[in-house]
Amino acid sequence: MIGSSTAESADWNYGRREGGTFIVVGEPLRGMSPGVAGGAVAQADAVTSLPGGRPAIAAGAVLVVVALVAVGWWFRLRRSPAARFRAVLAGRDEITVLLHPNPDPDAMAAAMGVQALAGTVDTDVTVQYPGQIQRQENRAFQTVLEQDFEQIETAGDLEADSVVLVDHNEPRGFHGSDAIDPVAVVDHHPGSGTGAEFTDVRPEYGACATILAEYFDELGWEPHNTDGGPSVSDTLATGLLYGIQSDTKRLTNGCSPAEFDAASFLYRGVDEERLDRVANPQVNAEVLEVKARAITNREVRNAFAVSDVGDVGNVESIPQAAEELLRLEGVTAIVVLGRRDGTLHLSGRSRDDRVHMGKALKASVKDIPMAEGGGHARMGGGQLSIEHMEGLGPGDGLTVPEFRDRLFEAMTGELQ
Ligand SMILES: [Mn+2]
Repeated sequence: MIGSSTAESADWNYGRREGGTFIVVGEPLRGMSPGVAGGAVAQADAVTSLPGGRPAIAAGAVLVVVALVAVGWWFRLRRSPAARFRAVLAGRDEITVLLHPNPDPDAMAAAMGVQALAGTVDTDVTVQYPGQIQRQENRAFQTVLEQDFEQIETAGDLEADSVVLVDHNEPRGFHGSDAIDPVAVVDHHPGSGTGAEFTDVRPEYGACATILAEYFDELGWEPHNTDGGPSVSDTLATGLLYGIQSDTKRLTNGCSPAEFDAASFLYRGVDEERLDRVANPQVNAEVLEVKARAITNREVRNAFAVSDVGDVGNVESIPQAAEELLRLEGVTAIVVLGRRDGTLHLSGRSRDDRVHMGKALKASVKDIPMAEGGGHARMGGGQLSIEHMEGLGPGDGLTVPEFRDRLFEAMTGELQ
């Protein structure tokens, strides 16, 4: 067992999600006892009246059948989410595990978990994703843990008709995604997406990999099991732990007790050498250069910073520079801008409750034709055409230095 708190939260979850089913099926069961018993008595009476019958044996047999049915129902109701999920997988010859666009280590780890589970019930698995696997950590995850995930362009590229979603609950980000009706959903994001046969969404959890780790625990699998029992492989344990770490800033942010329990459960199978290679991959020189330019070129006003890193080859380096700069002492909100092919890319980070970064970026690109900006309170992004900004507006057009002023105004709330 992982630990009592996990068991509690899993039960609580199970009860909450399946509350309706519990009541619908449970009530008739409870109500059934007298009713069925009555029926049995009536049948026993009927048997008694049969000439030459053996009423006591017949009545006993009926009661045994009733008891077996009740016990059967009880077991079905008590079945863990893990066992129900495995039964859904067992009912298919092949499935596609679908990741969200630009999948992260948590999504990839959860897919590995589903793959391992499906392997024990002879179900073929293809893991597929829209978008790209770009960040160094995400590429390192795939390489070091020897995973082969397949990229898709449209719903027509899906390998199997039965789709299992992990780490998101509604398919998105590719042509035809709207029409997909997943058979199962395992996720930790808020949302109303469900699977036709199985749904396990726990928004209070810090990672989807935690849920998979719990499944293995519930099914009696052990990490690094040397006594021949069902085993969570070292590769899988390492992947699941890194999935949890990367979604929770290494267990410092957005955790529930379940993440600590799962980390403890997985510990024995974790391969530290490979975990280190995934967590600390070699960094591309350009990313370091862009970070260096972001530090050198920063302009700080009060606690806010804006930094223009100029032309970049890979736009992924811009958010990484923003994350780096937010670590600077005294700076609580930061926007980094960089250029590629005539487009200005923005990436903002905030650890200041006064600055809702998504709203600030949205305000900063207001009235600029075809520009986009938005995001969450602590993280946002945007892009705009420099030609449109300079030539078309707002007003008579803006230069890049004037746009920097706008970013400061948006962060202080002067521009809304
Ligand atoms: Mn996740």
